[in-house]
Amino acid sequence: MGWDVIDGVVDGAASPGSVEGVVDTDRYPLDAPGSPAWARVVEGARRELRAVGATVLRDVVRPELQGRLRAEGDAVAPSAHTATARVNVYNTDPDATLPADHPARVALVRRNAFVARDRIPADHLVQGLYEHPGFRMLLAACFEIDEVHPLADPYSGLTLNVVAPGDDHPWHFDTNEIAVSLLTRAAEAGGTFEYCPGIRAPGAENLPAVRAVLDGDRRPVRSLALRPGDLQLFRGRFALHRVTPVSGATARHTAIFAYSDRPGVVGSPTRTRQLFGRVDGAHLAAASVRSDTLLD
Ligand SMILES: O=C(O)CCC(=O)C(=O)O
Ligand SMILES: [Fe+2]
Repeated sequence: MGWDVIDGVVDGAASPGSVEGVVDTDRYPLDAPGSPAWARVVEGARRELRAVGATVLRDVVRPELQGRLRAEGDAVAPSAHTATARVNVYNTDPDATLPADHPARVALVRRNAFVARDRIPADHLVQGLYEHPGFRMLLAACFEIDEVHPLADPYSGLTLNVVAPGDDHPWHFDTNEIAVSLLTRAAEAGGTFEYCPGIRAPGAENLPAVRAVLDGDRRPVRSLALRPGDLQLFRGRFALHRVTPVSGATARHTAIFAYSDRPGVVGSPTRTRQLFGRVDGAHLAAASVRSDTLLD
């Protein structure tokens, strides 16, 4: 994912939706910030995010709703924009002037496909969660930031990532610093989320280590075992990550919740077209602003 900021644009009108009955509020009391149960969840998540840049909140969506979650994903998956793209881990344009051993010189093929937010019906579980104030407050507390803002982007704020059998989502860094995802359909086999915690940092690309992973170094690689309904919290701008090839008869689906620490974030037209095959007026108006100087 990648996006820029339009100065002065604020969040769209909040339509929080209802998550009562969707989230197990005994375990994850979205309605009671600061309560002992809420504080326990936050403390655990912070500890893991600080240590390894990722954490999983198990069964955030009630297990009895796994079937609905899967069916809603299945219903929109045919709307995914499928376009095979040659990419590098930074999603930057090819640059033949870089040294041959630079990780950006390694071409990867991206075959996963995204369903844009505007193709996900408003009554789907994931739409209700995405903007819910209590859900966002819990996420902000876990990530130790003041607020997580839904994107103003009509496509990339909430997407379904579809990885079909035989395909993968190759190694990359996210443009956004935080990523939140919810597995809605597990692969029958494969489709494992792998990541290299903190392999780069602001001001430190750590190019040799990134290149080594692309060349097969497994030492920095960790994996997360996810089940449908689990919510994954992740610092994807600093951790190289991928989804390994999916095998079996069915696709792997994840809902990707994109947030920013600033309101008004919209993707650039170029990146939007790459991901969704189309753009709208919000993207065309976008101006490029970044909070750091890392490669895209
Ligand atoms: O589907 C996933 O689990 C990861 C997706 C991802 O890394 C991304 O969309 O940037
Ligand atoms: Fe990612």
